[in-house]
Amino acid sequence: MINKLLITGAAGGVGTLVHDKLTSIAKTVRYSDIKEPTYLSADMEFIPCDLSNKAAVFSLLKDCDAILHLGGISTENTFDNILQANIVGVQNLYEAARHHNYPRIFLASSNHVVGFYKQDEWLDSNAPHRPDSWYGVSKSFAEAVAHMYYHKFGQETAIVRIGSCFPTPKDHRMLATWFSADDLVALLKQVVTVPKLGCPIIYGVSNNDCKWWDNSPISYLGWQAKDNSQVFANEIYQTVPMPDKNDPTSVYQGGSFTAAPIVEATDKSN
Ligand code: NAI
Ligand code: 15L
Repeated sequence: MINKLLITGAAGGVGTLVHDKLTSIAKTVRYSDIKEPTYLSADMEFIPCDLSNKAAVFSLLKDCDAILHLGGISTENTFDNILQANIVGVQNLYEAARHHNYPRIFLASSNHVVGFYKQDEWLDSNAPHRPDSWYGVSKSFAEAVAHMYYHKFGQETAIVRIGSCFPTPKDHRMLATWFSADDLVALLKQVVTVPKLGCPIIYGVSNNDCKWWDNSPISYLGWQAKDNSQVFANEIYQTVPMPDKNDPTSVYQGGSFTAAPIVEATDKSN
């Protein structure tokens, strides 16, 4: 068990899903976000921090043994917003980690790094990036930063290309991409405790009957996903209309993100 785990983006969907499952991983948890988590109680350490603020991020990482980095913009947005939260934010995080003796990082990357692969393609960690959005591009940048800090400084990171981490799958595509909170937490536990982590690319996906991603290269971590979206399949088939076979959600791994328009800034100076 480690002493202190930092969670960025703690107020978001994934942070909210996992926050009460971390007692077997860290003695204490530091929660951070630009907004307060709804579940916050007086006995929890919460430090508000905008990831684009370098000085604030440097203070935030003090005394942390590992980081679950969830913070940032999690869907398509204006390039400028993504630039601040996901690109400047990641650069600040890794510089602060270098300053604070390289705590291990669980980096929430995304399947949208490879969103333009078709759903009948089987990918492993060697698949060249095919991002489907500025959001996906920002996650490609984050992965590149993780690799650079590993090779230059030995900073260890688990690059986790999360599929769809929600309480349950929401549609037909998510029957393949669903990643349960329990599987994520079990992975986090291995990431922070395994003697040698390195800088692996891991697909954050549960043990679903249908999936598109090969995690065999990371068997050395001693983690195997246990949950299976199949238990929700009947409900999805009964309640969610089957999309047309030519709809992006049926064709591409990244689903609707592949068809998302460029989000224009309302302020044209951006
Ligand atoms: P979310 O959007 O619910 O949560 C992200 C959190 O980051 C929010 O609470 C937000 O306030 C915070 N945030 C945004 N900008 C920030 C900034 N500049 N400084 C500090 N905090 C900031 O996203 P969710 O679903 O919880 O995802 C968590 C992470 O996992 C994200 O990085 C997302 O890209 C990634 N991910 C999530 C997937 C999912 O299925 N939920 C799938 C693939 C990746
Ligand atoms: C993501 O990267 C998003 O953060 C999340 O909101 C979902 O859209 C997920 O991917 C997905 O592809 O289902």
